Amino acid sequence: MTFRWFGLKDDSVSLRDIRQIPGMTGVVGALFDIPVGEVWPLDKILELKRIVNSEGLELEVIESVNVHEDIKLGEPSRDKYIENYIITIRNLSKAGIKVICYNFMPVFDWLRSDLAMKLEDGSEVLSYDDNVISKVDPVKLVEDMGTNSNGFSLPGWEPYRLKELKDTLEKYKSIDEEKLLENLKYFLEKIIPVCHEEDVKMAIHPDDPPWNLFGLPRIVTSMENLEKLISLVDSPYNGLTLCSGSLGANSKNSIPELIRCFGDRIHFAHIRNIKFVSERSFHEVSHLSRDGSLDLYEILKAYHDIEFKGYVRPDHGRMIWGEKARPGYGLYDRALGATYINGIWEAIEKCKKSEI
Ligand code: DNO
Repeated sequence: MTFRWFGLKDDSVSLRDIRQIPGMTGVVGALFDIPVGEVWPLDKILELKRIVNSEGLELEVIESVNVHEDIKLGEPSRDKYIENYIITIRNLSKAGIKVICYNFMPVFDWLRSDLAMKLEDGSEVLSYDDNVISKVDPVKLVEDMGTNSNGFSLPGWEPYRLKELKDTLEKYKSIDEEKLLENLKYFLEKIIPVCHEEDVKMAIHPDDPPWNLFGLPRIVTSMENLEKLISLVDSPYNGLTLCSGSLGANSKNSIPELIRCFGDRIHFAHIRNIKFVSERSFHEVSHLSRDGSLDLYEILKAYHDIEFKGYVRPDHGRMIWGEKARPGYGLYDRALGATYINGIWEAIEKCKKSEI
């Protein structure tokens, strides 16, 4: 059980807080100040690991080593960036990292229309309303996502994405799903043999939400697409981050079914709940099954049935109890989520044992 942590400088949650959550054994971290495309220096990785270990927690998962836009676009400069990515993989391996979470979403990472929608009980959650998104100017949206976040930077909305945004959007006009998948294949064919040598597993994060936005292609959205991508390079090192809230935003995706289908190709489980408002609109909720549209018991039962051995983290939480933190990434509601997950897991385990 792990917890996402944004480092000493940029997180309201301390490692000590995390350590005190029952059952928590590690954090999921990153070097947030290294620009996308550059090599992560070994000494900086080791320093992060030292800080995490000194509080009695493990650092075995990185989220994310972002992929340079030129790799996704298939530009000639991609080889240089892939070379850097490979050196980063080797350095991470030297520091004992086992899983790298990354994504292949063009330009935008996860997207919401509101970072602080108020629920009836006064808690605040992230929400996505397609009516708002379909009318918004993407450049304005990026500016807002980067600034309306309680003073914290938002993962996936780093300032570099703002630079040359219009140009990048223009370049994607010639990239469709097929081309993007080809570019992912090119990338994976170069890095997966290195991952094999270094024993580091790649775990692609699904597109959030799992449909095309602003005319940009998205390819990590459904069972069919996940099947395509794991067969691009058929190796256990080419695996998945199964994010229940991202894939679950499309009601056609059954998360328990996906878990059973992809089994040991899932290296990292992001667990959270969402509530559908309409076909393409939803908001986040607590982890509790009856608060949302996803059944967390069924999801965890599927993980238990496949004898899941990967890493888990409670994903986005609500802002509750007056906490001021990075939207989605406060301490309290994610800690409640972890405890709920642990409770369900214990119950499943004990029920299974008593049946034998
Ligand atoms: C948002 C996160 C994403 C995720 C990346 C993985 O909360 O789930 O930003 O970390 O897409 O590369």
